[in-house]
This record gives sequence, structure tokens and C-alpha cells, in this order.
Amino acid sequence: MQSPEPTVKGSRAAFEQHPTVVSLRGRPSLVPAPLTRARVEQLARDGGADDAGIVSIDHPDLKEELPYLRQALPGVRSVISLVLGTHKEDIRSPARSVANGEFHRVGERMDEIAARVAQGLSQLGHASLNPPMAFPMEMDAFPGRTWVVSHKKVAVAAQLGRMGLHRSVIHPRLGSFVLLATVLTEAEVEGEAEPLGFNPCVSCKLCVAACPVGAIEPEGAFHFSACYDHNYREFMTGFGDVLEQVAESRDRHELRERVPIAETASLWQSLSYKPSYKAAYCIAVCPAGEEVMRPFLDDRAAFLRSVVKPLTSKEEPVYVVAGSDAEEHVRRRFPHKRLRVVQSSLRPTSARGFFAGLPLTFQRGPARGLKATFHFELLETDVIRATVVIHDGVLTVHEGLVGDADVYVSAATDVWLDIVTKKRSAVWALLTGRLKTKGNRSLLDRFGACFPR
Ligand code: B12
Ligand code: SF4
Repeated sequence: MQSPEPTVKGSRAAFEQHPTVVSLRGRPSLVPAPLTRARVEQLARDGGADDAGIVSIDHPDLKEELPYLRQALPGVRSVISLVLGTHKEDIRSPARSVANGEFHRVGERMDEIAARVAQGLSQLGHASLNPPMAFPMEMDAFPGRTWVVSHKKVAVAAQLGRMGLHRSVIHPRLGSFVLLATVLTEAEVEGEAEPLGFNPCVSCKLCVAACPVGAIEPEGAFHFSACYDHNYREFMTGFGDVLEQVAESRDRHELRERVPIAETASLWQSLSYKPSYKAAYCIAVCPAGEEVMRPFLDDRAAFLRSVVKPLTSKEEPVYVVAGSDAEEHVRRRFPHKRLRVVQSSLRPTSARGFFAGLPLTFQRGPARGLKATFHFELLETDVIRATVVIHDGVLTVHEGLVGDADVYVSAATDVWLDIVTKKRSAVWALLTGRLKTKGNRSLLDRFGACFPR
């Protein structure tokens, strides 16, 4: 016979008599000892970090990070930034296996250090956690934000460095040869870090000159898709594109034409060992940082010869999307490199994702001379309205319908995304009434050319 269900009162009594509860009730609750800034920094250094800083989540530079930090650790009060140096001769080697080995070794050490710091703080009674140092891993959110915390933003707020022209953080002593990690903690630390006071970037623009795909512009713009399409060719969604080449090829001969055997082998190395970045030349050539700059300062020409030239003159495949600024850049600046035309693997999956992703894939070249305003009404469960203005190489995206449109577009989101990703043709959608446009329809072709796929 089954025993009757325990009453709530009965279950509470049983809970209070549980050996773990009895044992803990007999001891005082753990009151975490207050932490000084110096104590946290020491904990990080003892863990193996080259530098560390702690900053309150209320720091104005972390405003955008706040919801993500709270989502990861609801009681978070502070974030600890950790810095670990990389070995610069390795990173500068034209043999990318040497550079990538160092990125991965230091990356793994960085994760271990961050884990040690988080565990040490938790043992002191301050709940803490360490998100991964490296790849954007929260792929459910792709193509949106796929990282838990932006290590760069935390490092800058903690005064450990400043964002260089190449969009990586430069440490005043170790320069660009650093990887970063962040520990989220419930510990509260009083006071603010001493301001760094200067930007370690010396505006030499060597990163601009070295980047094979022209991802960095001299005045500071960073072309995300150019970097991503080349540098991340063999992993994340670049890998997805290779799979699609397999699916689309008629036979093995066509597949070999699309993906040469050396590239298949390289992809295998990325999958079986660790991802092979294709460049990171912007980091390799950067002379900034007190412990890095001496050779550049003493003999600039020799530095260019020994550090920059071996990378820029290397004959290697460079991956670009047809019609992109990167394609034009490789043809003009690096004709000796092997141009490999690939498809963009950055594909929107929602109307909001489509609009948010436009700045990441926008190409200034095809947009030159175009001055047009596009109004969109894309139907999901409700209608998402947005205005896209392209004004002679400059892109602006507004929520809602703003100003007078040269072209008005209305469609169900899935139909529009199918057109954008070339699954269906715009002509079919127009003829079947699934796509409605008003105004100068020819401007839609110009629009498409600004976001090549
Ligand atoms: C996304 C990302 C990338 C992207 C975008 C780079 C970028 N400039 O942000 C890509 C894939 C291109 C990339 C490449 C590289 N990265 Co990376 N990357 C990250 C990541 C996950 C988040 C970056 C971030 O904070 N972005 C937000 C803001 C602060 O960046 P932003 O420059 O203002 O904005 C750009 C991005 O947000 C991007 N973006 C916007 N929306 C979306 C959506 C998606 C899905 C993606 C992928 C990107 C993206 O576009 C913006 C404009 O370019 C961090 C790890 C982490 N969790 O923090 C490492 C990190 C920034 N990367 C790092 C490194 C070392 C590299 C590479 C050198 C890798 C390599 N070996 O080749 C290259 C360098 C390229 C470069 N010049 O930046 C280091 C930088 C260390 C440092 N000194 O600052 C970090 C901090 C990793 C680490 N733990 O050390 N990376
Ligand atoms: S290479 Fe020169 S311009 Fe580029 S980030 Fe380093 S110091 Fe700044």
C-alpha cells in the first residue's frame, strides 16, 4: 500500500531534521569578507594574469553590457578584467600555424586563470563566474550578440588599455600582444581605478597597411564582414558555407573546383586541432606598448622589412565575397595573393536581425554615388518598420518610417529574407504579389549591391 502524501507541515519538519540542514543551522552563515581592489588584483596575479583590474558594473562605459552581465550572474556587482600576454615573435610569424598555436595556448591559459580567480572569489563567499575568453559561443543568438560579456569593453573600463585603431585593446606595456578575460562577481569593491591617461595606439596605421582584406580604415572604421569572411573562413558560419558547397556540387570534380584539396585539408586541421585564423596581421604588426615598441622606434625601415613585409608579401589564399570592398582591396593592394571568392555566411534570420546586420555587411564601394531612402514594412507576428538611408557611401538605419522614401518595400519577413539570401527571386515574389514595392524599383538592385552575399 502507498504511504499518504506528506503534508506541507510534515515535509517542513522532515526538512529541518535533515542532517545537512541540522549541521548548517548549527554554524553561523558565511559573511563574505570585504575585498580591497589590491586583494582582487593580487588574486588575479597569483592566478597567473599579467595584469588585472576591477570595475563596478555601474561604470558608464558598461551601460550596454549591464543586461547581459545580470543575465549571466543576477547578483553581479563588479567585473574583473584579466590580461595575459602572448609571445610576439610567434604571433608575427608568416607561418600561421605558429601564430595560431600561440593564440590557442594563451587562450587556454587565460580560461584557466579566469576559472581560478572565479573559484577563489566564490570560496571567499563572493559568487563569481568566468565566461569563455574566446569565440562567440552562444550560437542560439546568432547572428545577434553571441558572447556573454565583451572583454574589450570591460578591460577599457578597468583602465587596462584602450581600443586601438584595429579595434583590439592595446595594453600600455604589452601592447596588442594580449588576450583578455572577464570574471563576473558579486563582490563589491570601493573606489575607482586610476585613469590610464593616454591611448597606447600611436596611429602609425601599420594595421591598415597589413590587413589583407582592408578591414581597417585609416580614420577608424572597421569592416566586420571583410575580417570575418577571411579570418574565420574555416570555422563558425564559414564552415557552414563549405558544407553548402558540398551540397551544391554536382560531383566530386565540381567540389574540387569549388573547394581545392588544400583548403579541405586545412579545414580538417581546424576541426581536428584548433581553428586556424587566416590573418590577425593587425595584431602582429602593431608596434604599440612599452615592451614592444623599441625596434620600431630605433629603426622604422628595418621594422617594416622584418615584421610587416613578410606578412604583406606572403602568397596565400584570401577569402572575399564577390562585389565587396575587400575584393577590390585585394586586387588593388595584394595582386600576388590568391583571391578566393566565397559566399557570405552572415545570413539574417529575422527582420530585426536583417536591419541590425546591415552595418556589418555594408560595402562603401558599391554605395558610392548612391543617395536613396528605403522604407521597409516586413510582416512577422507584427509589422516591423525601418528606414535605410544610403548617402554616398554612408549607411544609416532608423527604426520606423522616417522622411520621404525613394523606394517602399513590403513583404512577409520570410519572403524578403529568401530574396536577400538568394533562395527565391525578387521577380517571382513581385509576380506572385508576395513582394510589393513603390517608387524607383531599380534602386533595389543598387541596394542589393551594397550588401553582397
Ligand atoms: C566578436 C569578436 C570578433 C569579431 C569582431 C571583432 C571586433 N572588432 O569586435 C571577429 C570575428 C571579426 C573577431 C576577430 C578577431 N578577434 Co575577436 N572577439 C570577438 C568577441 C567574441 C566579442 C567582441 C566585442 O566585444 N564586440 C563588441 C564591441 C566592443 O566591439 P566593436 O569593435 O565595437 O564592434 C564590432 C563587433 O561588435 C561586431 N559585431 C557586431 N554585431 C555582431 C554580431 C556577431 C554575430 C559578430 C560575430 C560580431 C558582431 O561588429 C562591430 C563593428 O566591427 C571577443 C571575445 C569577448 N567575449 O569579448 C573576441 C576578441 C575581441 N577577439 C580577439 C582577437 C585576438 C581577435 C583576432 C585577433 C583573432 C585572430 N587570431 O585572428 C581577430 C582581430 C580582428 C580585429 N581587428 O578586431 C581578442 C582581442 C584582444 C584584445 N587585445 O583586444 C578578444 C577580446 C578575445 C580575447 N579573449 O582576448 N573577433
Ligand atoms: S598598428 Fe599602429 S595604428 Fe594600428 S593599432 Fe597598432 S599602433 Fe594603432
